[in-house]
Formats: sequence, structure tokens, C-alpha cells
Amino acid sequence: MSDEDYMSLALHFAKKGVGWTAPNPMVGAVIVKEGRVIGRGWHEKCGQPHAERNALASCTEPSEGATMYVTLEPCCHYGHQPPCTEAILNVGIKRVVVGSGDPNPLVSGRGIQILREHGIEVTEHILEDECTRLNEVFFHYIQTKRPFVVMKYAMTLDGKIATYTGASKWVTGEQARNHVQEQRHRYTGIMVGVGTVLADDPLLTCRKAGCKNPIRIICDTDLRTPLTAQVVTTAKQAPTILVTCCADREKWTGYEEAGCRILPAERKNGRIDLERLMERLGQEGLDSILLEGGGTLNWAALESGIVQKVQAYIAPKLFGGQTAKTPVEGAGVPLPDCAFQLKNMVITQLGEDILLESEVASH
Ligand code: AOF
Ligand code: ZN
Repeated sequence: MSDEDYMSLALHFAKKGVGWTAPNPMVGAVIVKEGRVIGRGWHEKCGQPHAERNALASCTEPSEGATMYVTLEPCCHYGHQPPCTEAILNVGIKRVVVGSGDPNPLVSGRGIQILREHGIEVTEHILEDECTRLNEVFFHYIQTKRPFVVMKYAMTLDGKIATYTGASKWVTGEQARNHVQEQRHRYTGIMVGVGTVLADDPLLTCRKAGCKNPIRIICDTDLRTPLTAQVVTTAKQAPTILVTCCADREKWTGYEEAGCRILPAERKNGRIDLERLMERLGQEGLDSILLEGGGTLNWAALESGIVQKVQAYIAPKLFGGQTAKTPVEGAGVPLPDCAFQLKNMVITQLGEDILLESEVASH
């Protein structure tokens, strides 16, 4: 087995932490001695031991002289957990193979430097792209302190997210819809506009067993969400934040009594200032948001530059209809040259449908 093969195994373990590690990264580690895998571990949950210590604790024989494969540079600072570099040095690991560097300013190359200074052979950049992509949320959040925003929508091949009557159940098939449920577990928050609440009355929870619910964030400039909306009536079971510019505290009471949190927002050009909102949510520790539109909020989000990634589920169907809704509405760009450019597109087949994922590059 090559370094890449063992790193691939470490990545497999890292992925087991999906949805539970935020705002920490997903990290996996494998310990190998004379061609035998003698330990494996991953970072299971924020606040709990790091991948390296879990892998060391799982070793079936002494790890002295062994090689550790780890998807992220080992940390060298005291956080919730003591430095992984210390654990590695203490047990006499001989070689450490690293996927990607840790951009955390408290680490950022120092973890690797410390290991080398103590005579450990360090090999870097093994499956680096894959390791970095796995932690795109962490990398963005630790560097910008703003949530990583994923704009998600499901549309027909003619670009409609509903029929002209507004019916949208369902655009895509079961496999794609299951995939969406996994995304609700993966990301910390889920955001929609009040238009979506009024039109669809969505629940926005994760219905998969053993998964967690995202924090529901409703952008509601004038506080028009009905008190009978599901996001309000279930707010004691799954958190709901209503973001509003409405300063009438009397209007807040009903929502607060139902268990919702009201987050006052600043107004910019007549609507919620999304940049400021991201700054605020980032300060509160929210590292990622699944943006489930609709078209008005999606456009506003794109225009204010808060979107990092697009996930488009595309169904082999045509709805037609001049007034049928599309994923991104608002004013739009005047010329093709003014488009929001996407890059690094990845395509996945999900049953009959496809998922197209791409990063927002520039505008
Ligand atoms: C590692 N292995 O498995 C993880 C690392 O508060 P703490 O102590 O959990 O530290 C969190 C920081 O440690 C996080 O921001 C990132 O830089 C690093 N995460 N490092 O060596 C791991 N999860
Ligand atoms: Zn660590």
C-alpha cells in the first residue's frame, strides 16, 4: 500500500465525523507499522479528543517506530484538547504523513515544524486536494470568521423549481431528496426567506435517523412569518432564528413564546443586510449555512457575495410556464460577461437526477 492508499483510508475515517465536528474540522488518522494497520481514529465531535489521540488509543500493538497518516496537520496548541504533537512525540512515532496544512493561526505550519525539530520525518501534501476539499467549511470559517454558505436548489432541466401553480413536491426523486437530508445534517444552519415559509410551510429539519437538525434561520424583513408556520410551532424541538428588521417588540412576543429567537438585523436597500448578518452569525460560532432559497433570497445572497458554493439537483423533467419560479430571481445580470462564475464543478448521479456542485469563483 502506498502513502496515498493509507491517506485514503484516513480520509474514510475522517468522514465519519460529518455533521458532528463543527466548528472543528473532520480529521482522520491511521497508524501503520511494518505494513500493518495497527490503529485508526477520527475526530468524533467538537470538544472531544482529536483524531491522532483516538488512533493512538486504538493501537493493537506498541506504536513506537510506526508511521501516522493524518488528513490534517497535527495541532500544537491547547484548545479543548492538548496538542497532538505532544502525543505523537510521547509514543515514539517515527514518521508522520500529512494531507493538508491546518490554516488555524494557532497551528499554521508550527505543528509540522515541531515534529521535524524533534527528529520526526514528515511527508506533506499527500492527497492534499481531497483533504482540503473535505474541510472546505473549516478552512473558510477559520480564515474569514464567516459561515460557509451553500446555495442549494432542485430544478427541472428547463430551470424551474416549481410549476406555474407553485407546486414543488417533488421536483427530484427519492435518492436526491435523501441526499438533501444528509446536507441538512452536514451543515450547521439552514436559511430560507419568508417567501418560502409562506409558500411551502417547510419544516427544514433532518429526517434521517441518528442525524441532527440544523439551526433554522428565516430571513423575514417585515416579520410576516405566520405564528402557525411549522418553523414556529416546532421551535422548542429544533432551534429557529427569525432575522428581521421589524423593531416592534410587541410583535416579537408571540414568536418568542413559541421558542423562536428574534435576531434584529440592519436594513440595506430595503432588505436585510446579509453581509452584516453573516458577520454576526460567524461571531456566534455558526460555521456553515445551507441556503434553501427561494429565488429572491438566493439573488440577494449572491449579490452580497456571501455564497461560496452552489449545489444544484437537476431532474430530467420539464415544467415550462412563463411564471414558474426559477432558482435565482431578483434583477439578474445585464450581460453574459457579468455572470457569477463558478469553478471546480463536480457531477454526481443520484438515481434519475444529477447533482452539480460548484464553487462561486468571482463576479
Ligand atoms: C488535530 N486533529 O482531530 C482536529 C484538529 O479546541 P480543540 O482543542 O479541539 O482544537 C480545535 C482546533 O484544532 C481546530 O481549530 C483545528 O485547528 C485543530 N483541529 N487538529 O490535530 C484533529 N480536529
Ligand atoms: Zn490536535
